Parts: sequence; C-alpha cells; structure tokens
Amino acid sequence: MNAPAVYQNYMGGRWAEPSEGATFENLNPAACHERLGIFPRSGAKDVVAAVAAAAEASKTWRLVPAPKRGEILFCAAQLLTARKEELARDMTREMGKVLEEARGDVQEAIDMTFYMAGEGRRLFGQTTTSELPNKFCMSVRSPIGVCGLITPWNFPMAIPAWKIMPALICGNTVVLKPAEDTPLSAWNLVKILEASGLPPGVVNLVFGYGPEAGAPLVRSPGVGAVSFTGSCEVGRDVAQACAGSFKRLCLEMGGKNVILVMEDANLDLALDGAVWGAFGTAGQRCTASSRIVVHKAVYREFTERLVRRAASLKLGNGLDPSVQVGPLINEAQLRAVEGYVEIGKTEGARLLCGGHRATEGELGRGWFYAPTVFADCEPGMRIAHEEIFGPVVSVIPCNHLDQAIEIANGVLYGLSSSIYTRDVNKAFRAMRDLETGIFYVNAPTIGAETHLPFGGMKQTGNGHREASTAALDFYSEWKSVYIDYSDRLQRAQIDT
Ligand code: UN1
Repeated sequence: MNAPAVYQNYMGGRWAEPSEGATFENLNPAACHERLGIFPRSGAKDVVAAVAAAAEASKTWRLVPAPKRGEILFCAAQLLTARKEELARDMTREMGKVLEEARGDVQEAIDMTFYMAGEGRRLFGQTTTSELPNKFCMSVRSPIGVCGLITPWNFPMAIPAWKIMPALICGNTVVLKPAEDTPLSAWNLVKILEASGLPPGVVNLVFGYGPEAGAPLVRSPGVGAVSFTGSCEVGRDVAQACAGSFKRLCLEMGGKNVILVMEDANLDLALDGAVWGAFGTAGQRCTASSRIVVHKAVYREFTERLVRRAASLKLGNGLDPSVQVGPLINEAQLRAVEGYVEIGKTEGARLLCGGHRATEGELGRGWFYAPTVFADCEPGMRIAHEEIFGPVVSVIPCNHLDQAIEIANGVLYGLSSSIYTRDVNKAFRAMRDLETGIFYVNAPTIGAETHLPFGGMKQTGNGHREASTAALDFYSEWKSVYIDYSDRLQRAQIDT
C-alpha cells in the first residue's frame, strides 16, 4: 500500500506545517488499517497564527461588496458540483457513511454555497419611517470579524459549509477546526474555496484535537463569534469559555428525536421512514429518529415489521452500492453504543434484534454494529431519553395522541420530531405542541433543507439557528442608522 499523503494547515493563504510538528492519522472506519492521510496535530501557536491571518484579512474582506463575495461562493458551488463524486468517495472512505449519503452530504454543502452566494445580492435590512420629520431610518448588517468554527465528523462537508458560507457572505473571515475523524473533507472544501479566488486569510484551516486546537480557538480574544456543533458535554465547556467575554456563540448539540406513529398511519410509509430515520448514517445524525412512539392499535404489527426490516439491512463498506449501513466512526463510539445497549437490557427494555457488534468476514476490520431495536421501552429509561448516536432505536407504546406528545416532549432535547397520520387535525396539533425546532408530517426526523432554519429547542442549542436567512442573523450585527436632514436638533420621544 502507498504511504499516506501528508496534509497541512492553511493560514493567510499558505499551506503550513504545524508549529510543533505533531501529526495524527485519518483512518477508514470500515477498514481500520487503511490510513487515508497524515494531518497536523495543531496547538495554540497554530491557532494564534490562523486567527491573526483571519484578522488581517478581515480588514479588506469586509469592504468587498457582498455581491462580489457571492460570486466567489458561486464559483465554489460550481467546483463542488463538478467534483461531487470524487468528494463523496473521499467522505465515505474517511467517515463510513454509504456513498449515496456522502453524495447527499456534498449536495447539502453545494446547496448552502449557492444559497449564500445568492444572499450576497440580498442581505436585506429594513428601511422605515421616522417619528420625526425630515429624518430617514434604516438597518444594515455589519460583519462581526473573525469567526471560530468547530465542526463534527458526522456531516464532514455539509456542516463546515453551513458555517463558512453565511460567515463569508456577511463579510467575516473564519478559522475552521474540523473534527479529527474527518479532516479530508474539510481539506477538500477549503481547497475548493482557495481555487475559487478567496483572498488569502479569509478562510483558515487548523487541524487537530478539541482540547489542543479547539479550546484556544474558542478562547482567542481575536475571535468575535464561535459556532460549534457537537456534544452537549463539549458545548457546555465552549459556552463557559465564551461567557467571560460575552462572545457570540451558536451551539448545535444533541437530539433524541421522535417519530409518532398514530393508529391511522400508512404503516408502510411509517416503516420506510423509521428505518431510514433510525439507521441511515448508522444513526449518527443529530436528527436521527432514535425514539418511535407507536399507538397500541398498531404497535405489534409495526414493531414486528420494523424488526424484520432492521435485521435485513446490509452492513459493509459504504463504497459498495449494495450496502445500506456503514460503520460507526471509531472505537470510542462503538463502545458508547455497546454501553447503552447494556443499559437498555438492564433497564428491562425488550431487545428484539441487534445488540451486538457485527464482525462476520470483512466487517471485523471496521467498527460495525448491528441495527438494534428495543421494544416496550418506558419513557423514563435512559435509552429512551439520552442520545446514543448509533443504530439503536427505542420503541415506546402509547394510548393516544396527547400521551404521545407528552412522551415526545419529556426529554431535555428538542431538535426534530415527526408524526405519521392521515388525520390533518392530529398533524396540526402535533405541529403546535411538539417542542422541537424541526417538525415533519409523514416523513422521518431527518431531511432538513438548507433554506429553512436548522436547530433545536431546549438543550439542543442556545436559541440560534443555522442555515436559511436565520444564519445571517448569527453571522452579522445589526446596525440601526438614523439620518436627520432637517438641519435642526430633533429629539426623539420629546419633540412632537
Ligand atoms: C446532523 O445530523 O448533524 O436533516 C445534521 C438532516 C441533514 C442534516 C443533519 N440534512 O438529517
């Protein structure tokens, strides 16, 4: 096998070795001996240099007209489109998700890039009247400065794009610290931005681990805004690190997303949705359908059919087009899933399929886990309210819609929810009462599109949203502007 390629950080428009010379390996989770590349294990010094480069570039980038910034993004979106297949294959190799889903991940980055390119000709503010004569009022968006972006491994290109593109179109510069499990997709994205004509220093890339490279980025006084997607545990540390200087912070964290299957649901459709929502990306989505609350009238049939479907899913290397479920990202994730399955058994949930590693043949070379269904779960069980982030689904019986909604809302998270019903009244009541930032009717909890706000209620986040024009609100400051052309002192609230 050829020696793996060696990659570098990117700062101030140059590719650079890490200051300490330390590195880490990018491994294929479907075949762990396969090394895909050697990446810099950066530290505080590298972060300081990247932030300085971003701050320098910010002086001129903020003055580039937004439509011109948009043209560069448009070019990046075209390059991403042209290279979609190759980018998706790299992603499958480093992250494990099946190729079809990796293509979807790249497509989500393309969608976001085109969308934000278009925003360069909008970035609308308000023009409005004044309470005083001969006075004009408007609001305009200003950039914040340098944004520190910390992204997870489960959407290795989409989520960096969700953060980079709105930040850039608003006139900010960025330092990206991508997850150490999926550095290649971030490298590919930054290479494309470089080739699209972004001036040096506008996008900077620092590889490494959270405590060594992420923490100094979050704490850097030169960083005006931080956007983090990851676990609640790390999100709490990030929030504390930002609190001292009141740094603007967007957190996207856990989920315990729920599908409600009502007695009048189209069960074939609900099963398709449940299998895709629970086991797509091997359950490693923050939007994964990890709970299914099923009306008792259809509970038995639904559960039996779900188990048959789950048990027949084909596991394997995601580059094989017949494979439906790839591996977990790494050994730690596999151990975490194993731990939760033990907890579920101890709690008395009924394990109907899966519940073990998958090691037959080639699978033994990767971090594969059999799709797992627990039935007869009680809402209070840990497997029914803690995020597992793996191919494990908890089925909970219910007697009626009100009870289903109460169960659904009885968790700390509030990212995504869905209902399968043919009754419009039930669908609207669920839409009104479910405490989640995303809601679907007759579809699973995954499948968010880039032109709608993405994010959750409760402990899923801290009130911000990504994607859509909502992202512009995070990456810009409003400035309200009053222009008095009366040639005299006019006092608001006093002169009438
Ligand atoms: C995530 O799980 O972190 O709606 C993001 C979805 C995708 C995005 C998921 N479009 O599942």
